[in-house]
Amino acid sequence: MSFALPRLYAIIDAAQTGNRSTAAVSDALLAAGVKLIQYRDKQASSRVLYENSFELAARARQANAVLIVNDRADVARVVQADGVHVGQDDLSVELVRRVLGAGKRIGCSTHHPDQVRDAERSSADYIAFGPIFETQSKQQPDPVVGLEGLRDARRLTRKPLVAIGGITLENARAVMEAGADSVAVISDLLTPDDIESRARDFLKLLGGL
Ligand code: 3NM
Repeated sequence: MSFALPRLYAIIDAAQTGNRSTAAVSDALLAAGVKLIQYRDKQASSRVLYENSFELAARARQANAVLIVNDRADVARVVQADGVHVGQDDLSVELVRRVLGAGKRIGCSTHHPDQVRDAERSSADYIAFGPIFETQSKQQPDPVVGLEGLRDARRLTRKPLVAIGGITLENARAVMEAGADSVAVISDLLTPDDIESRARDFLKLLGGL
């Protein structure tokens, strides 16, 4: 299934929403026109993860946007989210595919050319690659791959390629020019007081490329 990936891939990481609820952050992103959101929560109980995912999926549906749940195929399936994003230590793309079925979107994190090749051969709908730059948002991140690493990864796959890790409004253009189809962003979207305005700035920049 081919998936026209929006250029901005917003990640709501529950560790970085400050005193805002995930629903409030989602509302700000959707109001700005963001069409692709991942919900990532490495700390929540299954119950809280389910409740937040349920709310975010409903909001995304209403806004004609896509909600991807990080890691949890069971939760994604039960809230009828649009897909799941898996890392290298999560369930494999093919196992998640068995849980979700053919119509859903599955993305896979990669950090090395060999992993990109594997993901290319899988049924993943898109491939994330990073960290492009240094990031504070992930514990024990893989080594930085840089723009050169991204250019190399681009040559290994025709699937939509999402760049991740340390991406900001300032460097997003260079990342797209290095071959990304989309940029995934946590801290540079969630840290500003006005998330909606920052998301609008990203969409404007990326829409002009
Ligand atoms: N995965 P920020 S880097 C969740 O390299 C995640 O696969 C990465 O957050 C990878 O935009 C990362 O704040 C964190 O740098 C991205």
